[in-house]
Amino acid sequence: TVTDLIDRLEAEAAADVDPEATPDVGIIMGSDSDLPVMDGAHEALAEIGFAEQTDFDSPPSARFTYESYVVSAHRTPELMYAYAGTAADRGIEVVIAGAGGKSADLPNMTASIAYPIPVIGVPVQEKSVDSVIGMPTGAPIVAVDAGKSFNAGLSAAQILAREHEPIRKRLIEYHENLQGDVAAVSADLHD
Ligand code: RP5
Repeated sequence: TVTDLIDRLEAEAAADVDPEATPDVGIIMGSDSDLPVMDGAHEALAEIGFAEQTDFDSPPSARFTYESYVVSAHRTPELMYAYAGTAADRGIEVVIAGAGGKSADLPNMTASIAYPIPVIGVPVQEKSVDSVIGMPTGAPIVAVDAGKSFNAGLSAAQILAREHEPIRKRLIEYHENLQGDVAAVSADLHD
């Protein structure tokens, strides 16, 4: 139940856990119908070497991990407050939040509650772009274009790379491969 989930988040926040053993990036989305779009964030983080961590009890399978939850601003407002409010104490360093529709409030509300943890908002459908990027002065959110959750994953890794050298190295490798791919396509065009 939602109450069980809230209790779990609060217990994890109160526990004296090693921050290296908890997820570094939290991915949340308003509905499981957002999953196909938010998969891009999983893919980007996996590309940089993050593994998914499903709970705090089992040891993480990589040094850097992310977690994923469905949290709805409108259907489960208490869960949204609990997730965003406990993020820092649970060791989350960056949140990626996706939602769609004209009332895509999850990214914005999460950014306000989790502040100063950076929140990267992903509008799931084009029509929600204005609502996700239109935050009032003093209540910041970092946003990518509609559906670009892969870039949100890379941006989260970039934020973490400021303090974590292995992530910085993987990001540089990723960029070199990307350049190689572009160069290969260009070379093919001239064959
Ligand atoms: C938003 O409403 C969700 O983020 C989703 O993009 C949209 C539709 O949700 P469902 O009706 O498919 O669950 O809150």
